[in-house]
Amino acid sequence: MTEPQDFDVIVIGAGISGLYQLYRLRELGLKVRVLEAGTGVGGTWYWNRYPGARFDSESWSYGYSFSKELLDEWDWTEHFSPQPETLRYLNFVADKFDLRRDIQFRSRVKAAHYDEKRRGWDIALENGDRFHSRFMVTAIGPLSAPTMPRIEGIPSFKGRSFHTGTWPHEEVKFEGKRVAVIGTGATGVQTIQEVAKTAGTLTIFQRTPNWCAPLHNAKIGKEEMAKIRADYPAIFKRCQETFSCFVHTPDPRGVFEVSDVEREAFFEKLYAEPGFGIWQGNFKDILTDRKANALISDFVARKIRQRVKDQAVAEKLIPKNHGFGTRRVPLETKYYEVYNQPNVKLVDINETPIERITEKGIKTSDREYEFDIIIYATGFDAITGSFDRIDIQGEGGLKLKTRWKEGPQTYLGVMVESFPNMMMLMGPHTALGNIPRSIEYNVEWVTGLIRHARDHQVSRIAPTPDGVKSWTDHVKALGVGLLSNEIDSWMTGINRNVEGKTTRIIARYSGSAPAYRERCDAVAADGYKELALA
Ligand code: NA7
Repeated sequence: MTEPQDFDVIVIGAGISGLYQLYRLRELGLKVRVLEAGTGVGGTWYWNRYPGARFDSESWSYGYSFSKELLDEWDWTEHFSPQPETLRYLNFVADKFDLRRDIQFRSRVKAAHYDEKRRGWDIALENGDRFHSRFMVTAIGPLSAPTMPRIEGIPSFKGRSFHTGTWPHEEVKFEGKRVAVIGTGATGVQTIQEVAKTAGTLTIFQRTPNWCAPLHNAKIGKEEMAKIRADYPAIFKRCQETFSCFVHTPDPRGVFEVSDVEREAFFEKLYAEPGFGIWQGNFKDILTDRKANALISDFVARKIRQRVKDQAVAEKLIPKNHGFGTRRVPLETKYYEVYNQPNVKLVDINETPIERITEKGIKTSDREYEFDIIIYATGFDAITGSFDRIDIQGEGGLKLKTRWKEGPQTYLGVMVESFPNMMMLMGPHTALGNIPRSIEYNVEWVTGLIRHARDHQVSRIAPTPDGVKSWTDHVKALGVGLLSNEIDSWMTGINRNVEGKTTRIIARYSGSAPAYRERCDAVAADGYKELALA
């Protein structure tokens, strides 16, 4: 057994959160180590190298905003940056701020136990290396624990197969290949529309169709980039003011406050515009009022029927068990037109369920399909899954998994009762939205708290039971009336490929980002009196 190494703070994960947290903690003069499972920085953008992976948020609203120099030096080349460019960006950030020297790669954390006597965390890697730290910051991402379907025979397949979230680093070629994709979430949609460009044949196994809307991506030239750069202060100010930190925010009008003609024209306008506007910038009641939601769902269904030639296929692509926007809206580029290609086939596995994966391909209830490549776009054990994969134990050996058995309970989405000195970035019950904007705030708040501990010789920070109850109740209350909370999806904690993830939970904060920040700012301004500091 090697001796544990000592740090003031251990940060788990070198994605967008972990990198920025390291930058801020270093400014406090603390001894920090970032432990990262991958061989490089980037988190989500390091792992998700699948064909077609890209932002659905505008690139210029997604990058870090904290450094003017960084904003001056980095040019985005597309409105919705493709994964390779985003990964280059995050590497550029790591180099620019010399972050790598405090990041240990190939270091997957296996266990983290709180030591009451020492008031700190004992952290162990899978390879046996050990660390002690006063504070532990989890920067492990809400969508970073990939899940494979529970289908028999997966290892028996003799061709190549990949999960989108652990895509290989070398290029995978599809020319002339018989390719299968299982899964039609945001990832599946991006993959399908890209692979369809070159695959010999492409067969899509769909369980639930999602409501997709056009991305309308475009290149950014030098002149436009200069204009964006000049606009950065206004762009980031807007992101601070909107509900979910996107450049889009709900229209103040209700669906029924306008005439049919006006409504249709507004839907058309949103459908023709780039990004999440049709989801995040639509009438204020489409995500809460069933009748309002039915109107936008009907509009998008008509679009699908217009775009897909075979009406039987179009019907299969139109969701029937949930309304538009009640699950994460995949943004697409000619996705529906893929189904007009002669080499593409849609298999509705509700009609002909997958029975098993075979040596040659996929066996459904009516036939066996042969493939060279199977792509699993089957998603993640979201929000709590990345926590569940680490043996995290708090006071008295209490497991985090046990604490959260009935769903997460948190204080401001940052701390957990009985888990002192552990701070979560993008944990359950925080405002997600346009994630980097939320990350920057989360990191700054956590940094403020750790600075306070340093300045006041505080060695133990814990939320009070009342604090946790009141925040958890607040988050639950905010979720009442949201149509999305009545639907199975990763956003409600459902993943049938994971034991015990079949009951809906309130995992996300669904209030406005400004209200979240106001609440957290007030706690800081009051000297963190709501927390138990010792
Ligand atoms: P999602 O949105 O969770 O999608 C996973 C997809 O895989 C979805 O279509 C699932 O169907 C399908 N799936 C999962 N298990 C199976 C099995 N066993 N058989 C058939 N189909 C299955 O994950 P994504 O990676 O697309 O996106 C996650 C988020 O990452 C995304 O929203 C962005 O915010 C970034 P189901 O709907 O469960 O019937």
